[in-house]
Amino acid sequence: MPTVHLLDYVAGNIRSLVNAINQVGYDVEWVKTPEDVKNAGKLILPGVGHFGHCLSQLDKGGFLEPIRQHIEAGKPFMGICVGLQALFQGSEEDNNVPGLGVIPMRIQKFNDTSKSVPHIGWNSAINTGSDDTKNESFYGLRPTSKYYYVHSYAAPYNPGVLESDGWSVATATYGEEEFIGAISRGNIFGAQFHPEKSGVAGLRAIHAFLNGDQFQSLSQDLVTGKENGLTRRVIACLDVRTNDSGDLVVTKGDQYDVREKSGADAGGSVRNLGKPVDMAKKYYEQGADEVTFLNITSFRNCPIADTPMLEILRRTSETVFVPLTIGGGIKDTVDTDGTRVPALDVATMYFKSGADKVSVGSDSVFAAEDYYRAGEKLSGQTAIETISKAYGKQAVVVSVDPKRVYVDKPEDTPHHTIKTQFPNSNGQSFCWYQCTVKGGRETRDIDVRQLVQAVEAMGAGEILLNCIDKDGSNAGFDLELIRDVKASIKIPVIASSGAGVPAHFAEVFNKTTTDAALGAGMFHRGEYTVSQVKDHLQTEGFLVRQFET
Ligand code: 1PR
Repeated sequence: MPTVHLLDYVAGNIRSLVNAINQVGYDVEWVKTPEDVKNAGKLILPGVGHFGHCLSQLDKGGFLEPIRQHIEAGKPFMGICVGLQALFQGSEEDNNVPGLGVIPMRIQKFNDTSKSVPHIGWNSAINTGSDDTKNESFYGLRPTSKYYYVHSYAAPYNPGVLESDGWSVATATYGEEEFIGAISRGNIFGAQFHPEKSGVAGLRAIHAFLNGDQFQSLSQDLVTGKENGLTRRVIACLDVRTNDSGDLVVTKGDQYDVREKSGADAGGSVRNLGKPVDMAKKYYEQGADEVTFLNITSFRNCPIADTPMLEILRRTSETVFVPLTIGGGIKDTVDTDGTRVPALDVATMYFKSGADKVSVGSDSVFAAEDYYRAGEKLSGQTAIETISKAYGKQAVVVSVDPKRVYVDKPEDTPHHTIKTQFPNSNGQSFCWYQCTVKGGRETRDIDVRQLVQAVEAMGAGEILLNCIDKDGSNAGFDLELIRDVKASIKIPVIASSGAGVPAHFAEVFNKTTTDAALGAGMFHRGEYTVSQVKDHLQTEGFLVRQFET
């Protein structure tokens, strides 16, 4: 196989990129020393997390000058995410650290007054040179395709400026801001999105770069109907646990109870809805924008390094080119041989196996309690803080498992209450959302608002908002809960629990400002496919990404 040199200098899920490169027929050679850069033909600079940290690491390792020389020599160079940002003069994220300065502009933070930041999800990369008559594209980008972005900082787009300097530019729009999604000139290609996580559209871009196919003319059907903007994200979630025969299966509970309730097995065995790797692939091919695995029994009686979830991730990431999240057991842990394993090391194992994000559940509740006990002071030691610092906040999801507690009036509890449209059977019409741990088995004296605000302060990048009352009910999402959480934080929220029909997805996007919506049971039971949900959303006027072949 022909090779490409890949610079592995920061923490991140490099495995996905290697899988994507292999998938398009290339082998990876690692750049370990500045000398290796000099020997590289084609060079890819990936990057996640903090601009200043990435650039300082490159500088410290002596890589910056060889990279500059590689580019100046006209050899193929591709920068991904922070790797693209490195081409600029600098970034608002860290004003003290200079970039490579190939592009005389600065990276800026998205405005978060009217939208969630980070910008997470599938957005466009539309060539600014393309119109309905001139359909030229670069590196396989298509105006009708969508690409996976995850970032808080971007290069704002100023029409014509870079084009007049010989650059081809493709943009995306987030809220009122148009920014550079991809850029190319001569031997340089930069993508703000993650091509390795952008399904077939992303693989096409990697392939075109590696093959040196810079410009293409697109047929009319690949241009017509283009629409710039963030699509509505639909996520498939797989709750995974060992069944009574010791096999890892996808299961699904009702209000978190995963044991069969009727038929011959009533009250007995764990519901077995299928095999995790096969089901993840099926949902990817139906157009799922992300796949989430929740290991709901964590790693019981098994050395951490042998946890079967690692193998599931490794195998899934070979064929599923959308973001993968793994949750369950992300915390400081004691291994079966008594060794203490910090949460960061547990997360690292998952990232190395193909995860793009980890989801912290119970541990985030304990960390939030400590945070308030300390007078809203950060310890720097929590799983969220350590993982976020090392891998970037986009890699840390907090999974919340709240349930309703009804009261007569707000004064009856110190917690934040809402007036609900759904009073309980005692006629109580105020409630608060109590956080739970250990899969809902234990309630804690902290409300959902306190929790999400604390974890946002710790550096979480996204909230996976479950709701125990709605879980498995097929009755629709808890819109009141979602509105309450959205009103208290800036980071994106994934609505979860209760989806039973495609219309529930349209409802949650219509009636709340949620950033994404997740379904489980309705997909696992085969009642609906992810593509049916997308089709329904499209009919209702929402922008969605359809699976590309
Ligand atoms: O506490 O960090 O070890 O993480 C454990 C993780 O496992 C948490 O994310 C927690 O939500 C999850 N979990 C624990 N026990 C269960 C259970 O079901 N017994 N599953 C469980 C949570 C909830 C959703 C579900 C939606 C949508 N699953 O992810 O997929 O409610 O379902 P629906 O569309 O069918 O209604 P830690």
